[in-house]
Amino acid sequence: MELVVVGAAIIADGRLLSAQRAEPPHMAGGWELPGGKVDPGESDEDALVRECHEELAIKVRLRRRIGADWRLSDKAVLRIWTAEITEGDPRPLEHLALRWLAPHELYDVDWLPGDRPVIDTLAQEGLNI
Ligand code: 9L3
Ligand code: MG
Repeated sequence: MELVVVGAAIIADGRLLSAQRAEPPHMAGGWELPGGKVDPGESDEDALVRECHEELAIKVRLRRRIGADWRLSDKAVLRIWTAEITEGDPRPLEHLALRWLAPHELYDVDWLPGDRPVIDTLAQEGLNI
């Protein structure tokens, strides 16, 4: 069975929210688009809204899908939506740090390998919600 992981490209004021992973050890310190695993019986979209609330203490509205399935491993794919914040200011409840990146700063953080092609697409498209 394929594991589905969902991630949010949260954009505000033309900047993208990046989040630094705290775990597992081999990913700690790497930067990602926040999100996580879809639970059994849960829709991808519901999972992503839930993960943003759990990890960042914000409410988000999903806007559009970026690409199709981005492969993370032989067992897992990553699905990405752009998102706007409808409530709250992001706080790193499960991450080491958060950083808002302007278009010229998109490569200032060390993205996890699985997220890099997504960032390339966002960089090419521009940070449009
Ligand atoms: N992952 C990779 N890039 C991302 C996200 C949200 C997750 N943007 C990977 C890291 C973990 C797995 O997917 O190996 C599940 O993520 P989580 O539930 O630990 O956040
Ligand atoms: Mg997560």
